[in-house]
Amino acid sequence: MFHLVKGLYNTWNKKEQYSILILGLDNAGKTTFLETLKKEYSLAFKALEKIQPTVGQNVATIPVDNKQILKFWDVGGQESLRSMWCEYYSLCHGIIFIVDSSDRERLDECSTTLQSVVMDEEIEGVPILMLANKQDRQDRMEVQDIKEVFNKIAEHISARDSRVLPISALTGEGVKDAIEWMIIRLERNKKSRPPIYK
Ligand code: G3D
Ligand code: MG
Repeated sequence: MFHLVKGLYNTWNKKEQYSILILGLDNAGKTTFLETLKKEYSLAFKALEKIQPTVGQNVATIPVDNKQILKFWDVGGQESLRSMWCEYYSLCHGIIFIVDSSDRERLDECSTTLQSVVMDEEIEGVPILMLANKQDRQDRMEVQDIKEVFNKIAEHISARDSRVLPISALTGEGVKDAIEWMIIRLERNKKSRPPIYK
């Protein structure tokens, strides 16, 4: 009887864990975004320190509420590391692609990089959230201009959820809204990409 009750208790109390890949060019603000997430969801109480370029990967498991855990993978954006992104595609439930809104010169590179991500069959149906980061900077591009570039790519992903949202990973502005957008889509896509129960 004890085992039965314990078993039922464990089943009811299991949490859903979803994996989210944080992608984008180097210097886009991926690691800053991850550090700010930890702070927003009370995993870190320290102020942001100087962030070093990501060499391997940064992983953070964040319980966002009583039911869901999000596991974030920040896997480095230097050109040499981008070929490794596909290793993570089959395990991810959602993708967050971060764009540096102040880097006009690399917007094209950003667009071709995202294009190659969305064309990969392994991520078919996975929700994609593009974050126009560094919105606190005076020299930022307008979100509308960034949206235009990404809308062209979105034509290839018409059957799935995608969105461009403005954020500042540094100040935290928009970060929680971004996560809330993603959680709704992860739930919606649950049948085709089931979470891991923990
Ligand atoms: P990456 O992990 O994508 O390579 P990082 O990017 O998180 O290492 O950030 C690269 C630089 O951009 C860092 O500056 C970081 O402080 C800055 N940055 C990240 N997000 C924002 C933001 O929202 N606003 C502003 N103004 N800067 C941001 P440094 O100077 O430390 O290299
Ligand atoms: Mg980094």
